[in-house]
Amino acid sequence: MPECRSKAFHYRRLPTTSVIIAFYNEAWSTLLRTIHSVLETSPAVLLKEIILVDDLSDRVYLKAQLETYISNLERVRLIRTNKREGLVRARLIGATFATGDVLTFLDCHCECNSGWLEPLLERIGEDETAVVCPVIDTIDWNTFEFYMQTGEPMIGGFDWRLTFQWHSVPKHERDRWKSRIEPIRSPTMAGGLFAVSKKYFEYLGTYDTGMEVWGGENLELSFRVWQCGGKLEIHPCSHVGHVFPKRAPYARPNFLQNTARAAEVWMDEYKEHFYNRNPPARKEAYGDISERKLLRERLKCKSFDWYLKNVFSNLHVPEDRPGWHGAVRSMGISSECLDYNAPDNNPTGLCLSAYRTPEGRPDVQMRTCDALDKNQIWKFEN
Ligand code: LR7
Ligand code: MN
Repeated sequence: MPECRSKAFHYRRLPTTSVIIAFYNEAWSTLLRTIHSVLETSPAVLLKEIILVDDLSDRVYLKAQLETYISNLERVRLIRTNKREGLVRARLIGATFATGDVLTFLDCHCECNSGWLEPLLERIGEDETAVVCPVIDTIDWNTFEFYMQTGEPMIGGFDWRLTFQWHSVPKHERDRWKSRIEPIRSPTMAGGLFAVSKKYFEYLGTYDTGMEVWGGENLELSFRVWQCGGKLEIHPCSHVGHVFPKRAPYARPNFLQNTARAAEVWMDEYKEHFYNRNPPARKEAYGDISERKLLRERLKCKSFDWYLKNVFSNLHVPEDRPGWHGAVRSMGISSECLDYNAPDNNPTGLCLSAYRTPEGRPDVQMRTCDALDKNQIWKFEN
């Protein structure tokens, strides 16, 4: 936006930052593209260092070849974990080496655009309790074409299965702005790309280190920021591209377990909506959460009810009346239940009218009842 381009910054007054990039078995080209784009777009006075954290990758080119390559780059450090830590602990290990005032986390397949860093740092310099995300542009996984998100940015939300979702800015937020280049309040963050004051991140309890590999930490941090007195924002002048891969170079079995931890600590009675939609989550051994609950008390954080009313008031809260949701069992063959054929890659929604075959029939069948099968949960709405 022209307003962003014409904005001037007092470089010497902005906080400095350390950019932390954790990676596991990332491709050479995308990893290097991330590093070089940070180096080329970040003003030297602001960037203390880039900290790469290798989360025990086993690809050969990430060993000596990577070390040799980065030894020719200024201000790039490589840390290696001794065991596979998962993205949460890998990022935190990186953070312990940071010398900047602000921690800026990036995924390892990003491309920063010129001017991406200043707005994030300026905002945090102005308000230490702001956790600020760039607008995330899409880099095509097949062609590596960069699709700049030029319209009004989308903000983060979630559905009641606790899957992250994008949605448009609600009217009450737009009404609050004085200009198009103000930071936009967002109920949640996607998770990979954000800047936070190092001091404030520590005060807030960094991350839940009981979360393994992938998933859940983004909503956990989002709820915590808002409920404990901070704010989560997207700055429309900061743009960073991200490759959305068709499949990750690793398995991701921990989403439910991590998400159950987030729900148990932050969602109070509202966690039932999550469990009703994810019955297997009730069976997850999510481990010890007592420290996170103590943290919530110690910081005197607000309730999830407060969060819903004040931060995400446009989210529909389902009623989940007992007896009005669950399995739909056949009266003839009582071992059979109504089951819908979930379209690939569409984890959301259980609306009979939405799932149709190309011929227009609802795409549902009778199958053997399975209490843990999420495709057999129905809700009656009128
Ligand atoms: O065990 C692991 N160790 C790691 O170091 C697993 C992953 N990682 C690294 C990985 O190499 C990458 O740099 O952690 C980073 C994130 O992993 P991705 O890129 O496989 O995750 P993603 O982009 O598919 O997932 C999104 O949600 C995740 C939930 O745990 C994280 O919060 C990711 O950072 C997040 N990515 C983004 O927000 C980018 C925008 C995507 C959207 C929407
Ligand atoms: Mn990613």
